[in-house]
Amino acid sequence: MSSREQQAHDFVVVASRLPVDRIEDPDGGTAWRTSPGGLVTALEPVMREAGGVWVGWSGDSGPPPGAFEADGLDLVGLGLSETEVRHFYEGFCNATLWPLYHDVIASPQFHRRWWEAYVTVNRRFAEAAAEQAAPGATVWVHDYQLQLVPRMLREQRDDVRIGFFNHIPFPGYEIFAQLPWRRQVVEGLLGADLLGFQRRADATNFLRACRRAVGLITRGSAVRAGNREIHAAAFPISIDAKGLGEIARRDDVRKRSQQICDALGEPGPVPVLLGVDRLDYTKGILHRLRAYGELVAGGRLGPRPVLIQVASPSRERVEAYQTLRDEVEVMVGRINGEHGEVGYAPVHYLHQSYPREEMAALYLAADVMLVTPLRDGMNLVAKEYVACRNDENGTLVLSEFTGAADELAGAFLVNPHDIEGLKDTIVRAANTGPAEARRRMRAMRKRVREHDVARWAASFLDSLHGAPGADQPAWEPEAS
Ligand code: GDG
Repeated sequence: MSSREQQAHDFVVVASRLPVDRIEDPDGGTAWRTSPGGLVTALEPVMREAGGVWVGWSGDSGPPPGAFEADGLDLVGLGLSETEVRHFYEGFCNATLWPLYHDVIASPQFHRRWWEAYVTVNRRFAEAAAEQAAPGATVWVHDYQLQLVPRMLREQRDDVRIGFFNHIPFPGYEIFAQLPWRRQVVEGLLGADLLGFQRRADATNFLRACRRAVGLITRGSAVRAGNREIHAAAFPISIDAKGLGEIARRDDVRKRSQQICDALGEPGPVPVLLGVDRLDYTKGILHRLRAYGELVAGGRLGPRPVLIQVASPSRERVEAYQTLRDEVEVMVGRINGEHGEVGYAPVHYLHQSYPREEMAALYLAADVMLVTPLRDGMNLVAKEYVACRNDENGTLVLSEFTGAADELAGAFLVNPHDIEGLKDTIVRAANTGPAEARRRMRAMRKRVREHDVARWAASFLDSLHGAPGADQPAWEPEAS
């Protein structure tokens, strides 16, 4: 497997992480297990169908795995040194770009050494992509960790078509302008032919950054850079709605869902509320808990409401995440301490990761789904909840600061900073009559079924392959 011919692929996905995690198998060898997360959930079906190769980091500072196959997917695993994990991944990606791109909910930190690691690691990814790509191949680069890859790749391989999709928001220029390396980032992205964003506002923000940070001219969704024309448009990501709906229909999953309800007590607390998030400060978990705690104290949800909060472990070595975990756990302890009793806890807090089936069972058990991020590119959890509700029951409380809010018209939209508004909306969602709940759920299910992840990928790739003048962005960005 040394020559380019042997490794030539017509379709190359480049993402910061491989879609698998390294685990020790019982004989002391290495095995790989599919890992949870937004991007993996979204791209796995597309990859399988296209038979491409996925270039990504193995997720630890162990030796780079190189090319291998797992679960029928061709993978190329790159390595990061321990210092690169700290400076590139935990530093520049998670403590500089992530807070900056999420409206500075936490303070972004700017360190030159982190930036240098970002450049070095991006170059490594670009070189690996250049090695894997067949002549004229399509390369699809993903997310904020790899914004320099499009330009670095184009410098090596001008024959390939390059798409880039940004999974998180692209901030307004006043915020983006804080980044000391704003010009290099915009120029890095402009190595692509097509830049995809979750919302129209993100594409608009990016186009403004092209004008302000680099002085380029934009027209509609197009930017002119030298003799090239690059397009930036919205392609809202989605889920494998059919596949998830089928899991939720299975007898074992429905039985498990009933078990969960039974375990919450007979005759059953009403209502069951559910939150499912990575334990991340963008997800608004503290605001949600504050609102819920006050509702429990005020008795507005009936005598024994229950909130199940799944908070899957995330970025545990980054300081802001350790602080958040402490704050969440103090607040959960306070609510349970003040309002629980023997045999009853108002909050069931689960700091664990679960198999997809268990998630589907939880979605089925929930009367009200709470998705209340302070800022979120899309939020797949909202769509997953809808896809699982084959019974057309259940209501969704959804933050207006998510990409999903642009699509899920049947949700109860909310500003999570407004605690009184959040409380009122949760009460309204919990008390919605069955006919209205069904009407709302039907509308959302139709949207998610028709706009699934396959359609998202096809629409992005069709635009990427279209003749320059024939690109059909999902929405034209508005003039600004
Ligand atoms: C980024 C953007 C955008 C979570 N815990 C478990 C588990 N999950 C799955 C969920 C869902 C995914 O992880 C989380 O996706 P989100 O969209 O909610 O959020 P991010 O991880 O922040 O993803 C986001 C996304 O990229 C895609 O573009 O929507 O805005 O921030 O699928 O179900 N899955 C399993 N066990 C868990 O414990 N199996």
